[in-house]
Amino acid sequence: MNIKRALTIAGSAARGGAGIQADLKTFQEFDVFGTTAVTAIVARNPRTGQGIFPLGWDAIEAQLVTIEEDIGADALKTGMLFTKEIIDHVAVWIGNSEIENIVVDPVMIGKMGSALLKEDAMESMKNLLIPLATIITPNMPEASYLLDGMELNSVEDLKEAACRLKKLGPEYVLVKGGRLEGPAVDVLYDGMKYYLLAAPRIDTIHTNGAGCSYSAAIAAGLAKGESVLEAVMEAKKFITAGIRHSLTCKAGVGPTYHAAYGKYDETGVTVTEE
Ligand code: PXL
Repeated sequence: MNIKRALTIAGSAARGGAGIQADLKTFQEFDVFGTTAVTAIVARNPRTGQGIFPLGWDAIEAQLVTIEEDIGADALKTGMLFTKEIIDHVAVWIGNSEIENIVVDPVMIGKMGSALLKEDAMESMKNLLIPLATIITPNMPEASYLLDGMELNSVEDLKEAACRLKKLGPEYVLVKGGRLEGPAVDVLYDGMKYYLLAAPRIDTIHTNGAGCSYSAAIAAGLAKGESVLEAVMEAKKFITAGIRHSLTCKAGVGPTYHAAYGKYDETGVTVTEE
């Protein structure tokens, strides 16, 4: 069967809501065959505290070579890359690969406060990885870090941030405005037009893995040949449903539920062009 394939290069999140686990569940929901290159193992909740175990490049490269020589990929997404060494290698590997659709989620800090990117890795993220991207998907803190501390307080600021991030070289920028008040508005920018994707605000803290799942859904859409706008619109609906039906948990920020889209209710997502 001609099933499309998507590869995720990201961390393993033991809690199952974020990272590689979120990506695979999302790919499955979109009828895309998922493959993985694990960069690090994250085993952390508010009780266990810090538990991040990065892999060496040899182990990561072995996974990538295994996939490339065999299954292949129609799209790729990156999630938690953690160290400068890993980003530098991943950027070279992507540059040499023939994969056309590259989604870079510039993961930096987990919803429960884990540092998922080392400080000295920021320049490589900006200068080596982001220029290779079809689309980057920063949330507000990530956009701010990438823009030397720019303050983001409004949709106009999101647009300004998207415009500045575009100069780093990706084809599209999606700045996610979930932390603003009012509707959850994300700004997609292609260098000419801004598309505002809005969803009704969902009153919950349980959004662990939302960014991972959103970017994985975009990668799945691109793998299937959708345009970037189509893929982002569908992904926004998917993640809105996932947040609305997220899990509560004993101590931390609960994970979004990947199987919610299309099962329970309409998402209420709208798109306007500016
Ligand atoms: O949601 C960010 C994220 C990404 N990748 C991994 C994570 C998390 C947050 O928990 O654990 C592996």
